[in-house]
Amino acid sequence: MKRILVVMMCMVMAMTNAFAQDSKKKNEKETVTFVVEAMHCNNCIKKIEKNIAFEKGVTDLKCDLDTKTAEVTYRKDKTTTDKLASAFKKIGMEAVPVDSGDK
Ligand SMILES: [Cu+2]
Repeated sequence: MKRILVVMMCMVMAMTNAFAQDSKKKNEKETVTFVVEAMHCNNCIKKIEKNIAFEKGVTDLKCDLDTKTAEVTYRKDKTTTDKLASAFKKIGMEAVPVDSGDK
């Protein structure tokens, strides 16, 4: 009886561990900076904010009119840089991701 309990405890612990790792992976976020040449004024920014901020997986969005960039933070399990770029395309804006290492 005691042995069964120990085995069960081990199983529960292994499962908890797996869950913890899983949720950690799910919450993994990535920030990508896009250069959006079509960003001309505050209306453009509003347009981006109204659309891209509600794209699946997007958790944060910062637009900068001076540098014509949009910084998008997204959940890696929900979306990709490519998907975000095509979301920009859908609202008529070309968005080119910038490798943060080049900055
Ligand atoms: Cu504009």
